[in-house]
Amino acid sequence: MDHSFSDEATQKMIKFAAKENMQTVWDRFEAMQPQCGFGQLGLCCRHCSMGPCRIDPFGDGPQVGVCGADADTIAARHLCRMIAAGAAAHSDHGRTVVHTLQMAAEGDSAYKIKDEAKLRAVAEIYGLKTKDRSAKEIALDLVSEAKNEFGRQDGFLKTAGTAPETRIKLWKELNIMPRSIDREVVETMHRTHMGVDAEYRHLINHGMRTSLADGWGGSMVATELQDILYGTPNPLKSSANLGVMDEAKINVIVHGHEPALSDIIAEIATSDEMDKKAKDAGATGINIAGICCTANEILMRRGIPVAGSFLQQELAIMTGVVDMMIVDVQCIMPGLKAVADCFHTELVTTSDKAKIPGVKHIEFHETDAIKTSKEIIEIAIDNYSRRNKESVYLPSEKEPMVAGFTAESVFDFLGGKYRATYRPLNNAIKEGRLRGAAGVIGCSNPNVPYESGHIQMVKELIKNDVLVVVTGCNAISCAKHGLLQPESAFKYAGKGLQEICRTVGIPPVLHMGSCVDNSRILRVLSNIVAEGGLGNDISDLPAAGAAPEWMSEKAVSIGFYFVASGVYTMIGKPLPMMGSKKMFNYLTDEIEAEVGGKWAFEEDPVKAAHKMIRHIDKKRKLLKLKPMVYEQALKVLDQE
Ligand code: SF4
Ligand code: MSK
Repeated sequence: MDHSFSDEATQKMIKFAAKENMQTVWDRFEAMQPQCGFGQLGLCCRHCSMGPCRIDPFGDGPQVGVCGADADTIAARHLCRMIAAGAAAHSDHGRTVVHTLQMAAEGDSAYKIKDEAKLRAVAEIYGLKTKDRSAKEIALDLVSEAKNEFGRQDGFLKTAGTAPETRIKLWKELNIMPRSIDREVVETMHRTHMGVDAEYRHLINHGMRTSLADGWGGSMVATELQDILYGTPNPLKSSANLGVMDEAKINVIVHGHEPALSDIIAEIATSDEMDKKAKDAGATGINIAGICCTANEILMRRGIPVAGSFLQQELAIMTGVVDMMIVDVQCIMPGLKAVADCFHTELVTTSDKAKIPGVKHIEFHETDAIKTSKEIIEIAIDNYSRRNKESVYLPSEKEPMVAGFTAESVFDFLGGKYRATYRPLNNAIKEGRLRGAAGVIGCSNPNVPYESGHIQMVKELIKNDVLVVVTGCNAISCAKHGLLQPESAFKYAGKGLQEICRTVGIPPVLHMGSCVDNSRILRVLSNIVAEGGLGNDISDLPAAGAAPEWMSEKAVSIGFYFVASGVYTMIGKPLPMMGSKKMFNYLTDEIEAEVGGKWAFEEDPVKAAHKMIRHIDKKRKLLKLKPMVYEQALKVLDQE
């Protein structure tokens, strides 16, 4: 496996793991080769016990399963179930946030409403009266409305009603306007049961509706209500990579997705009481750092440093300085247990939804947030004395970064202090200083060299004057490679983008948060449309999305909701449906005539960036925008 694209600290740790004979995700990936070709092509089905069935991709063997389902049906059903799982994960996270907001409003928990202005703004989306009402009253009404988003039996998702008018009209015509979050997920499971929906386009049609219930529903509810509870992020400084851990301190790593526990942990760990206990134990203090999207959540709002992304979770423990790793939900490898067993690290599961065999489980409930957090931190402090100083191997690499951009803050920022509109952004695109915008998001996957996709693609985009917004593990990779610093514009960006970055002091790559915060990107796109001058719909915009190293089912849901929102969406390895020619043609071509967006697959990240830029240029041409100000920005494509 080629590790030369990954950050220095990761390269060091992978060598260290090999020397010490410790297994990593890359070793397990190699041991798994060759992986099942039927699975990769989307040609296997085990939806009933007449199967498992598999379709012969070469045409010599069976072309239908025992029930008669063909390759198109099997591949479409499988993708729809991936969407449902991804949408369920994001949305169940959103549901938890609704309950936490309820507790905060009722005043019987450690949680408080931190952003009342956002509370009032979100309440207005639901048509709630806000004038002359207390935050508590509004919040309780909002909780009730938000709960309805999950189980409404009539009508449509209210958050989806914030999309541009043209989109809503189209979704209704196509019968993909999401009704309620749980309903769409349940209906996907129904339709994909043996002997129900067998028409691939009809299946994907509902798959899109389910994904929209995620992006414009569950994820959006999670983001908006988290802003109310934990505060809407604002640009701030922090740092990223394994070197953010401190050998002299008690290192507590929070990993997963939901900030309910980690936000309180961050608060308690910095208290005088815990600081004293840490010092009594011989450390100089407590150091909190994050992995995956829990990291992004507390980074965005508190500036807590990020220890690493998805593929670094085992490596973090292998440094020997992690006294505790607290995990909640999603993207937590069960393989962590075997690594933690080689060290003193206390691995703790905390969600009532997620346990790992043999791992200590301290169940976290919002009602006892402070008590549980103290208990957990005290275990970490006690565990510090068990650290074996001889086995410590901690790379020093860490990169400074600016994070904390949102649909509200970033373009206020771009607009300058007195012009809180999207006009300067739209104007920069219209005048040819910015070519367009791209969202580059998502996981990493051992099936491609770590960070080769993210970093090469993002650099190629900014070199060509495309402003990039990032979330999830891609944002962490960009941070580690120095792309989230304003100075990186002068090193990597085209002249037009450099001008924008210099004028407003932003990096060319903007960190917009966690995976559920992809809903912030939907808001940005809607706001650009609303500002005017760049068409009437998201599909008119010179914009594209990408997840070059995608891994999870959540990424499939995200990709589908961007496509269904009108966005050209690029991924590296194709979706697992290449065994169906009809599905391939539909998703990468014909679907565009329906929803305005489509999928594209390209494993070479630089070529993928060029395809995204071509799409952006096509949209610029249709909008009859001015030519780009700086000629050199076009040369890369002209030479191909
Ligand atoms: Fe086979 Fe059809 Fe059952 Fe799938 S649903 S396992 S294709 S018989
Ligand atoms: S954490 S879903 S590996 S981005 Fe959101 Fe990273 Fe992907 Fe998990």
